[in-house]
Amino acid sequence: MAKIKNKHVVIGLGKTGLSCVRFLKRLDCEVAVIDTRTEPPGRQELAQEFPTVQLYCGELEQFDLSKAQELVVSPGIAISTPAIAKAIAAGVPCSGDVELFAKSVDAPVIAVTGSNGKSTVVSIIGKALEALGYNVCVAGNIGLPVLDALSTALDVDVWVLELSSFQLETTHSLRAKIAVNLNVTEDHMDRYDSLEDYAMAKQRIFEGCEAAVYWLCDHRTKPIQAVPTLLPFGGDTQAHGRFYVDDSGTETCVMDGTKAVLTDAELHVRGAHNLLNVAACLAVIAEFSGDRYSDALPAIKAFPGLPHRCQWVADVDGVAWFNDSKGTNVGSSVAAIRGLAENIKGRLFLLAGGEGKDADFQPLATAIEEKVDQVVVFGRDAQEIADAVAGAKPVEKMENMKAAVEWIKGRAKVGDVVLFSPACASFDQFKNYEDRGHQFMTAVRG
Ligand code: UMA
Ligand code: ADP
Repeated sequence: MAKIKNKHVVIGLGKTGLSCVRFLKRLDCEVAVIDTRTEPPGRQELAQEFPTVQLYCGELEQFDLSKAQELVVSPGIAISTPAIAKAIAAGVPCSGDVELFAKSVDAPVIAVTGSNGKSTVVSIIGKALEALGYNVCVAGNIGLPVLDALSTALDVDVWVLELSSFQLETTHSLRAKIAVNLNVTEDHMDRYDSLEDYAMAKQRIFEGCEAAVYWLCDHRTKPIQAVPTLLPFGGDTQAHGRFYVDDSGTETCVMDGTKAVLTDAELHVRGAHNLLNVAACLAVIAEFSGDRYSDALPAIKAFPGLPHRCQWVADVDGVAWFNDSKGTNVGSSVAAIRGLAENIKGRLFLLAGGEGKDADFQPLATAIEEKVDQVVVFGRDAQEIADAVAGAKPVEKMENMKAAVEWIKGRAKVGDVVLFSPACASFDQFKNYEDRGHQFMTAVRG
């Protein structure tokens, strides 16, 4: 199509696409936008802010992208999509919002990826570095597009970016001061050919970095390329990184070598996975601040946890309800089950379901067998989960989340705990995980 010839073509008009248009227009570029959805979420804002920028809706195959000046691709669209791959093969430069950001930013960047724990870790690092006197901006996959942050945040001393594998696919020039890969467990298998393929996308975070923080117990998190400084975290009392979790005594502690730095009772965030997250944060903060991390400990202790992550909702008739709507893959729900099951007197009900993203639900079945008493499933891939956990524990299949909540309300008794940790994406029945979490909390309270 002639209308995109020689233009900077932004693909996708969600939050990221809009932020890319704003950035490119500030640089006076000729911009066109394509979105495969008939009603892309950013349509109205684009029309208001940039009435002259053309938006085309429809399948990418109908556009000849090889005539574009540059493609700027949103994370929700894979660059392996044939029309995009063809343009790249024809020599059209292709990047994403984080690449544009990386080329423009001056201040140091701390970049965090991983299958789970990213938002929690960037938030804790942000609070801790603020407590040490830095002007910090936390942005990226957590919900604030990096280019919007770049144009609004002033005098930033350090950027703390949450980066997804999707964003890393289109990033080449990041060169983070500290790059972190928390863990790699199965997610987005509808987009990647294999776990290795997905792990390789995450490896891109280490390209050109000065220091790499990785989890000693997960070989896929370790940089495969040479990095000046390696900072492993985690491990056990025998073999561990500088910061790790020791649960061998009466109290579980986050350790700095042989010194206990924090106990689990001092933290508001709960569960073994969160102690490990704190160990990763300390590795980053110690490296960045020249070992001044002790001054940041009060801020870490005070961190209340983020909404929709194992968030307590209410006690109703003696039954405690928890919202873990951000548990969008099997690994995160397994961690939530294990974290919560530590302190339960009654039975544990698990409510799960949604879009399974071609995941293998077997690890969820194992955790259920060990820790859960009753499973209730709903949503597009409910049957897949029910099949995987069948035989482990009783499973009830419901039409939707509201009906599932009502079903549980009729059966849970004093001392029981209900965990909503879907292990799936939300897009089959909700706008996003936040919408799903809010609807769950309303159903519980209602
Ligand atoms: N889509 C289309 N056609 C298009 C463009 C997008 O169907 O032409 C679909 C995508 O397949 C996806 C949805 O629309 O299902 C949103 O995609 P998008 O690229 O427009 O997303 P944005 O609104 O720009 O939000 C993105 C991140 N979303 C994704 O990567 C899917 C947000 O992370 C992130 O907060 C935001 O940029 C700012 O950086 C959300 C997410 O789900 C929380 N991330 C995944 C995750 O955490 O597992 C990676
Ligand atoms: P992300 O941003 O990577 O999705 P979040 O910090 O938002 O991660 O946490 C999402 C969910 O993942 C949490 O509710 C919890 O169940 C789980 N989780 C958090 N940290 C970890 C971890 N280190 N390992 C496994 N699961 C985790």
